[in-house]
Amino acid sequence: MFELDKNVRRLTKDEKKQYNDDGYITGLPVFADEASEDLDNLFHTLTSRLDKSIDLNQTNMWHKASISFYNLCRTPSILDYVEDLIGPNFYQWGGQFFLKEPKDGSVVPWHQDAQYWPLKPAKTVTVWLALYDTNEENGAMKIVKGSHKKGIYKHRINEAKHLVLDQEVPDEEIDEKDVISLNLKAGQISLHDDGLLHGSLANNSDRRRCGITMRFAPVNVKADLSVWPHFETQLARGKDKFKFNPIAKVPTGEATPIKKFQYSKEFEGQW
Ligand SMILES: O=C(O)CCC(=O)C(=O)O
Repeated sequence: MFELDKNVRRLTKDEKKQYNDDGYITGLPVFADEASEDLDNLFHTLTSRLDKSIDLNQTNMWHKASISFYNLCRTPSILDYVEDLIGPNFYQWGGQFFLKEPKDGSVVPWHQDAQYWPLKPAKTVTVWLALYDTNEENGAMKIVKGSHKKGIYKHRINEAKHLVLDQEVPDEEIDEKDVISLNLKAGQISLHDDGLLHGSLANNSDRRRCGITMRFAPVNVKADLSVWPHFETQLARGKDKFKFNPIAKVPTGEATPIKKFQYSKEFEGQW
């Protein structure tokens, strides 16, 4: 495991309240400065396996494919923070990269995850782990504080090529005074609620910007398999007394996803 920041801890009462009131927490320490090279190596090792014709941002479920990605997502301090928000019994169902190379022009439009995820109840916590320092210059993720309490916003389809997602809430709907940039040092994480409006602008700097997202949900969250047939879970902590969802195997080797949704069995042959 990569060297941990010596300031890793549990969430405070105020931070838990902030998550409930505002829908996010940011700047949480996980990995030490000394781990930056390891994070960079992980990025290069995993992503270099992807065929050049495939857009990394359009792949997902790396935790079902790659043992090193899976192990990163099982870092006890990350799970501690998540447990402090959603309790002791939870699973992981998603794991992906959000990459913006310098000046690649890609933008993540404003959106709410819960609006298109067929998961009930909507209780997923997203961990966004910074692999590199990220701020407004290189397109850090932004959120609209408190928007998770305002219900589902109307999203429209926009299939413009530079957009990482084809659904967006128009800029006019966003109250600028509530927008916060989640600036992170490499090795830090933010956490956000699945009802929170978030997105990110282009990376106009000369520095790579990349985060890994890990999606964790309490075991009582059930997926509608008629919408997402490939949905599978891996227990991250505690027990699953409900067994509502299909289970993915823990990877025993290294495979590479080539799209957003794949069954874990599709990776097995490569391990
Ligand atoms: O990294 C970004 O800019 C967006 C990430 C995102 O949309 C998400 O975590 O759901």
